[in-house]
Amino acid sequence: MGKAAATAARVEELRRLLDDANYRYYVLDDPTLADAEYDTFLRELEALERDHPELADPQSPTMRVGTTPSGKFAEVKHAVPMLSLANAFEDEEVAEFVARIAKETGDATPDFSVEPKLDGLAISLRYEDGEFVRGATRGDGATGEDVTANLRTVRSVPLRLRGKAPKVLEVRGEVYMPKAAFEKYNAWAREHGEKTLANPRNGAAGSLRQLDPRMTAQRPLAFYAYALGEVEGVTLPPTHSRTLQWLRELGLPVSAEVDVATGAEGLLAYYRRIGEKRNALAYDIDGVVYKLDRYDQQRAMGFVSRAPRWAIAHKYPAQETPTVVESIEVNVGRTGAVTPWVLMTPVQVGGVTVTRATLHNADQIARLDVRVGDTVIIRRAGDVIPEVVRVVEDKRPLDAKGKPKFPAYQLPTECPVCGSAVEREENEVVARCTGGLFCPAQRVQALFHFASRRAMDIEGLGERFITALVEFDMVRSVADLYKLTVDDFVAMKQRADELADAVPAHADQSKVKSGKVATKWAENLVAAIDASRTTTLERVLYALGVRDVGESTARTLARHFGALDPILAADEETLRQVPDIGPVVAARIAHFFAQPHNREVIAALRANGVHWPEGAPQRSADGPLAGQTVVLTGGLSSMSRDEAGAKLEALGAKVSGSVSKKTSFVVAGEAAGSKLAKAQELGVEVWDEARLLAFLAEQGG
Ligand code: 5U1
Repeated sequence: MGKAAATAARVEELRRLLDDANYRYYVLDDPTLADAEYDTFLRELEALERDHPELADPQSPTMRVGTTPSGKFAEVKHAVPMLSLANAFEDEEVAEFVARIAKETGDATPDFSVEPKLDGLAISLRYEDGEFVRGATRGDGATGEDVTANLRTVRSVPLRLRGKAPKVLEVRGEVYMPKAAFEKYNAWAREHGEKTLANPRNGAAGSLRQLDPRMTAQRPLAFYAYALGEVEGVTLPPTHSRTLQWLRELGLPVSAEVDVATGAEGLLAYYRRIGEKRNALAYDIDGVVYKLDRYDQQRAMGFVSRAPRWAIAHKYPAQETPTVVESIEVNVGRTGAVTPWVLMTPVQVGGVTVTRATLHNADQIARLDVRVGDTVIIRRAGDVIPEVVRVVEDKRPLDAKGKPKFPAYQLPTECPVCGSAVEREENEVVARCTGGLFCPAQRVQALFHFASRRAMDIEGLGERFITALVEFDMVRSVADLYKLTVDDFVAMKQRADELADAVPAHADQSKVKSGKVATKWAENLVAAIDASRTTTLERVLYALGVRDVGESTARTLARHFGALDPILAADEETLRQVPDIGPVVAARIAHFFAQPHNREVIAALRANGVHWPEGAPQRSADGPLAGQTVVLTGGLSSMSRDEAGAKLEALGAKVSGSVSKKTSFVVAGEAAGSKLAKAQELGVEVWDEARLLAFLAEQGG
């Protein structure tokens, strides 16, 4: 074999190997390749395809993640509408459903395909001659959105079907985020200061609607098939359950829990069986689905509006249990939010023992009127924190006079952690500790924000280290970071490891190299902290974490005042005069800088060498862009977005973070996402980087 033929053969072999690995993993649930092996083969294939563009194949396993953000999603009209399901909550409704079908089909014991109902997002995949050509969301059932690029990143969606595929095959199913992927993503997000996902369903929905498929690829989703749409060029099996088996053979994943059952008792037994293993499943479900198995019988039953009369979803009740409130406590969150919660007699809810449930806020306490000694109903939905749903009032303990034994609960007026006042602003549901950086409960968050990329940009100082530094009382304020030494970090890590492993540090060989503790990481951290000493005024203002002072307000303040001392000296009235700073934010800024402990932190930062250039106010009121509002989105190659914003502001523009009809123009760089889409939707002018550079050059900058 010549060299070219050998390369082509290897490329084919690798593609087959990787496709097979996906099939075995997602469809047969019988993995043959370890993750690391899969990655090695994938990298080999990527290298070969890069060196041999003539061997390119759009359905190659290397072609899952495109690089072009879509701007916005096109509409897709479903050739066969995507249906919804009627719901049943009670056993009787299931019995009626079965009886109705038995009566109307004349079959006393019809078979049903029984399946878990995944809590994800319904989608439709279209295959033409076996190739995945389009994926769409359900939308309103008639028209959805084209999310092909994002669905290609879902490894359980085959890009090419196996075996003999029909001319057209539309497969309907659920895209979902496995529970483990959800937990892993949230752990990563917490570590990197990104927003966490509320639950796996939101994770799947948000991920699928990312305008940049590279973002979708970072949030691993999976897919299970459960129905067909348009089909051409094949004779289907006579039943739904056999169709699901055929879909598996074509390489499409189908839940391992699908089964066939008969009679109301059979369906209910399945419902109970799946209910018992609900918590152990790898994905969230909210019920099970019963579908009449024979297609001829389905046709006979027909539809009412958009729902088939041959299928029904049997929902599980929210997981609720009664227990008794032992005490009511408050937690001070990292943003100072004071959240009340109840400590309860331990109780099993949905297979998990819970002892605490949240009361969310003071309004919720007032609404529920929860008191110590009350019997309450606790609900647990998915992975979210259990909550108190209601009080069983006739079980409230009474005194000898028949009055409630315990008074109505009031939130504390002082922070239980630092003693500062707890305040609740008008129109706000959340009460907050006013201690700010002084309050240890808020320190971790304050430090994390301070170190984040857009603030002081201290690389490597993640939440884990910060939590340990605060826990061991090595850092009380952000200024203390600048006093830490390599030895401090090493000591901190040893303590943290000891606590984590319950193994004495001297027995832990992995952290010691040739008798010496490995310290490179600590040296890097100290260097990163040192590098952050030289910064800009707007970064410092943002890093201090004044409530409602985001990057844009920090920039406005920095440009308006030019230096920190005039900001410290400004009263609320002066701050209100700053363009774009409203009365609420002006009050917050004045309040923050009036607090002696915040002033002490600023003085300590300066004393520890944190510095930034200061000068005269920089904002131009009469530049060529005066009165224009500009939004920057995506990455620029010639400068950072901050720099571009500063240049535009120097020419009089107001730089805003969100696109509206009032936006004069949007500068869109690489991988611009939803802001670009919004601009296009509103018909707002869009500049690319070349146009921006040409304009700046014209203005002499
Ligand atoms: N398992 C399953 N979920 N689910 C959802 N089957 C199923 N079927 C559905 C829906 C909306 O609709 C059928 C009527 C096609």
